[in-house]
Amino acid sequence: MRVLLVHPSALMYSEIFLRLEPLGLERVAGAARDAGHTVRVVDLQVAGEDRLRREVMSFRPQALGISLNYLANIPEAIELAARVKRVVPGCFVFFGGHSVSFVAEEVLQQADGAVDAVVRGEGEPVIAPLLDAVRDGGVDGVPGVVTAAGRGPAPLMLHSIDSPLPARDLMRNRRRYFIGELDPCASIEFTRGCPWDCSFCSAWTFYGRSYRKASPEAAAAELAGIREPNVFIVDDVAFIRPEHGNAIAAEVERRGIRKRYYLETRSDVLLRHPEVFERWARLGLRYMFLGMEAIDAAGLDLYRKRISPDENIRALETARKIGITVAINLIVDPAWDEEQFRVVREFALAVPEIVHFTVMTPYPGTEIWHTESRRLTTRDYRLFDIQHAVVPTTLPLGRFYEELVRTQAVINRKHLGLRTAFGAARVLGRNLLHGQTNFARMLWKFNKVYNPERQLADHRMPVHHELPLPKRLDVGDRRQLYVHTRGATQGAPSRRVAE
Ligand code: B12
Ligand code: SF4
Repeated sequence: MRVLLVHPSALMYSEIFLRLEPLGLERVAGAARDAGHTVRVVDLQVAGEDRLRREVMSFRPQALGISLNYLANIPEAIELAARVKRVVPGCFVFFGGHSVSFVAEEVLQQADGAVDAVVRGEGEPVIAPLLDAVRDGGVDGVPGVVTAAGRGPAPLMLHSIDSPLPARDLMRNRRRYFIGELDPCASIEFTRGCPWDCSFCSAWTFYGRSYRKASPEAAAAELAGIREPNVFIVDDVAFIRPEHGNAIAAEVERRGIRKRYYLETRSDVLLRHPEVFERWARLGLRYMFLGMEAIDAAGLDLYRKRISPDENIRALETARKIGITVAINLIVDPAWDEEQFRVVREFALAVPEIVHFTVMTPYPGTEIWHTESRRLTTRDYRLFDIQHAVVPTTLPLGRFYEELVRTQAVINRKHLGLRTAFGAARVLGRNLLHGQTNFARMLWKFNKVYNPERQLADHRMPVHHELPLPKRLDVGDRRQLYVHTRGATQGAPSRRVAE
């Protein structure tokens, strides 16, 4: 079967710092190809819509799958689906991915016939049975599939994440993937899932708090096959299990692989086993993203981070000692007033680390989606990108964005201060020499993208598709939030870490 897989465009406010390959979609493409289908992929993060139009006209797909990890992309995906259906009426159109798994029925309804099915959960185990069912009939019975007829059986989980390999070779414009100065940059997955349960996050609810590890041999073999000199490790929390991090490191050393890495982890994981991160720093680990989220104990408790402010500070010191550059994330509460913005600005200026701000957003699939008592002020999917306020702000909304942008700008200036500017110039020179311009563009784009009037104006865009209202749920039994629950695996059951 001819299958076209599409990733929607990048979200405006994240694009300046990074743009990375859609690894999940590439793995789905890999599984479909392994099952004998002819697969093409268009990533609208790095390709224009004309490329998609040309692909649809020449390839005439029999099935079109759109990846929806991000809520904010849902309206765009519905429009794309409708357009493709008009051009190729017989094409079976389906959505899949993280975010759409939590609002599958509603999105199907909103698409008004343009989408035939939404796949909940992991795509690899289901893509082959789904495509078989498209050909033979009986789509309703495929695990994880939601159609107009309702929900099919529970989604399946991969037993081992060692395969299928992502179909990286199907991606055009790979040189456009980057994160900061790691330009160009590929992505890899060493583990899947997260055993923690932060209240604002849906990573743990999607995977039902399961946690799977790639075998060190498979991880290193995949790494060796990556052409890019830089690699982003997509794991929610890297190196939770020190023996796993060490085993992959040993394989990487044995094979003599040299790359530069960027990963995400938690402060307590770093503090418990700094030696693993030290070993990876010797292998090329340059950047680490730490979701600190709040600078005080009350905020950390509210988000159920299970970390103290002291641990966060000690983690920063540890990373500095190891020589890894840290990017911190802090969550901006829409309830903040000028004083609270001033306090975090002071903190952000006092530490040498890169500080990012995201706005507290109740997402479907998170606990706060069901428990957050504040009313949603908008249900426009596009504003659920953690750069807009979707619950009431204490400051007038315009003032809130002024404070937010002012805080981001002060910090941006800090990073573009003299010392950094010289460092950046060196990196720029090196990258430009190799024809890599993503990092250069990022440095000049900040003021154009981050602009309070523009953010405020986003709230006035006409809305065609609205997010469903949250249902108040007693999350005492948190399995009600899960997409994947224990049991429904492809092969043997997945390994779980203690809760
Ligand atoms: C790596 C990552 C990124 C990367 C890469 C993103 C990319 N281009 O794909 C970067 C760093 C760029 C990124 C950025 C952002 N991210 Co992000 N990201 C993740 C993370 C940690 C892992 C995703 C991943 O690669 N997993 C591994 C692959 C193999 O799995 P996967 O992508 O989920 O794909 C599987 C399934 O979803 C499904 N699937 C996926 N696509 C399709 C398509 C079809 C047709 C089918 C059938 C199935 C299917 O099958 C795949 C294989 O099992 C997730 C958290 C998580 N654990 O999911 C957050 C997450 C997806 N990100 C999130 C957010 C908020 C963001 C940002 C908005 C943050 C910001 N401050 O700007 C930006 C927006 C980026 C954009 N679109 O422009 C949220 C999503 C919130 C939401 N509900 O919309 C998540 C859930 C994190 C969280 N804890 O809340 N992100
Ligand atoms: S925020 Fe990080 S540690 Fe917390 S549940 Fe999500 S992925 Fe896990």
